[in-house]
Amino acid sequence: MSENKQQSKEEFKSGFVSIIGRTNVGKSSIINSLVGEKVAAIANKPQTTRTIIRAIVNRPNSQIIFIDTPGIHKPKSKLGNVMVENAFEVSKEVDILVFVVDSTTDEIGKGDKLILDKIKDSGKKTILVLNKIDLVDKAKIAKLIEQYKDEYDFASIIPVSTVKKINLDIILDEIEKNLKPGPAYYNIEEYTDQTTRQLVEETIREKALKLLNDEVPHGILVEVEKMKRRKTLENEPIYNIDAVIYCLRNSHKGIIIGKNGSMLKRIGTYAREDLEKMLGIKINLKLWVKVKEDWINNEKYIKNFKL
Ligand SMILES: Nc1nc2c(ncn2[C@@H]2O[C@H](COP(=O)(O)OP(=O)(O)OP(=O)(O)O)[C@@H](O)[C@H]2O)c(=O)[nH]1
Ligand SMILES: [Mg+2]
Repeated sequence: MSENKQQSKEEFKSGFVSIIGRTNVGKSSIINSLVGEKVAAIANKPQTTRTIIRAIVNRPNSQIIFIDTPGIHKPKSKLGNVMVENAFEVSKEVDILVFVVDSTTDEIGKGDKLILDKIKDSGKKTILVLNKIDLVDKAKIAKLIEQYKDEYDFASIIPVSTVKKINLDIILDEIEKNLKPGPAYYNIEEYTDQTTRQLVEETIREKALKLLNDEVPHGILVEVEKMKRRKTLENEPIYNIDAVIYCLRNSHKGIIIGKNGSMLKRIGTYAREDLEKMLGIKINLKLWVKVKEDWINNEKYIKNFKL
């Protein structure tokens, strides 16, 4: 091997990669699996991801900064509009797109067509990921791949199962192949740019999303009001956290609290257990439920979600 070739092989690469796709296809699940840490909330409900979350993968010869985006859907509120706008907007800035689709669908649907149009307009290097292959047979996947191949010249097409951990490494390999030489933008011990406060709020929201049904979850907003580290009488460190779960109306409040407070207790317990693992410290979590009437259509709150 020539010396030149060896040198270029070791050149460090880096870049920003946004994960885009319809809601509920498994974008956040993929990011969490690739990063190996829980950075984004996952739930079997549409519109789980609301904000742009960065997650970092450090490899020996590269650093990949993933950007998780809210799922593309037909917005039904001002918040929904902003979420979809943000997903498209951040995707304009990145080096590579990862377009995630649900492999259980028979053909390219309306939402995916819309995303394809945006990809075509951008002309960006795009990796197509067909997720949830654990739920479909191979012949069906092959058919879907053919349809997508006719639509765009994808850098690669990768069928994966995030829950069964099939082909996930290939996504990283393919991204790395397509990255340009560049520096590490983040310290290698960092894996997300989220603050502890955001992590706490998202974890509580995720548990509420998972445990509640119908339209209640869409109107949930979690705000941490107080976070204080202290020592117990036994000199053990403990985090005191007070948080408020906001909802759209009074009837939702009752559902979130549950009979004798049982639902709120479950949300709190699951959130505390996850957070103690993630943050490595004992947590004393107190939750309240309050109403912020129709906040998802109120500009005062929506402006916080704008990029
Ligand atoms: N069977 C199966 N389920 C999966 C797979 N990947 C993700 N899921 C499930 O799909 C649901 C949605 O996952 P998310 O990661 O929240 O999806 P998302 O695309 O980030 O959704 P939004 O944030 O709403 O856009 C969850 O219930 C996941 O457990 C997979 O490979 N197979
Ligand atoms: Mg998500």
